[in-house]
Amino acid sequence: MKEYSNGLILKGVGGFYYVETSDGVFECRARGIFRKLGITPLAGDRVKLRVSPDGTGAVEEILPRRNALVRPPVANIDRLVIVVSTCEPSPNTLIIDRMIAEAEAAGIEPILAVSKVDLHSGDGLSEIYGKAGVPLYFVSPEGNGDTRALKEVLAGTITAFTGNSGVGKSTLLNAMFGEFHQPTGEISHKLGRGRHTTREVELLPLPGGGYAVDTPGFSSLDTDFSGALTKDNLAECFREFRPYLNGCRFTSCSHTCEKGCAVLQAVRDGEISPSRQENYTEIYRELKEKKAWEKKEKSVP
Ligand SMILES: Nc1nc2c(ncn2[C@@H]2O[C@H](COP(=O)(O)OP(=O)(O)OP(=O)(O)O)[C@@H](O)[C@H]2O)c(=O)[nH]1
Ligand SMILES: [Mg+2]
Ligand SMILES: [Zn+2]
Repeated sequence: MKEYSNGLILKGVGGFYYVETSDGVFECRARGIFRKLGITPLAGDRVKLRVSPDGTGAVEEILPRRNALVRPPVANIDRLVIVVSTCEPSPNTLIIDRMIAEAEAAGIEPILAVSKVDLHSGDGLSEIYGKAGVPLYFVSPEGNGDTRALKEVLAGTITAFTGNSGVGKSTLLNAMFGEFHQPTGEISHKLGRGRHTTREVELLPLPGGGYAVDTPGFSSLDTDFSGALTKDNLAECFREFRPYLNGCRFTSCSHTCEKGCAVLQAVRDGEISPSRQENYTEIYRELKEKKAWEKKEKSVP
């Protein structure tokens, strides 16, 4: 029996976990206690494990998580690359802004990677996100300059790739790290989106150190992924709002409609993009409703 105090779960499939250690990867089961406590080990979890002489292992303990996302189900990530295609499927800025905010709230660095620039210009996206202070890369399957720059930024960190199905997450991973050969789907023109080709969440070791996590694309409603975001921290999660937050007339300003709101003034002055502020208002309403709904749930005896 050998023990490891700091293994890393690369993936979980059908009740088995593949855990990387200094002696290689071991297939492990999780102790029954996790199920009883309602805890599911996640890809990205740091764990204590024991390995029997026959090479089979058991996950004994999950070390404290820095963060954990529900969708994609992954823990301890440093960066979230949100892949957005200029078309097929066309970008939905509300979903993008929700994901950026969720990442910020969970302490994860958001990055935007714009794909399919050969089919359509990404000018609208540069206009909005250039001002938002979120790093933006215009990538290509052939591996243009931005693709290479993004690859360098990711070295040594754990990065999850997310975005709508068919935007080109697997294609981008292949462009950056050809050795992965992630399966990609031919786009279905009828639906305007790709087939579901990526099924599992898996940490892929990068040649320069660190890991990339390819994830299956979500459907448009599946974006509530960390739970760390609330209506009270939402404005902080829109980074370009930060310089204005102390300038509002009312300290309780929600930056959605108030008189004397410095954020709304910055939108009028062209400093903040209208689309970001509109989406902020929508997400604020959603979070407010969600909170009211949760309270109602709790009050039921
Ligand atoms: N023209 C063009 N097509 C692209 C580009 N990037 C990806 N595609 C195509 O878009 C389709 C979907 O790409 P995938 O990489 O499978 O998309 P995905 O995001 O991994 O999709 P899921 O695994 O379903 O979530 C494939 O046919 C790709 O060849 C691009 O920059 N330009
Ligand atoms: Mg894929
Ligand atoms: Zn305000």
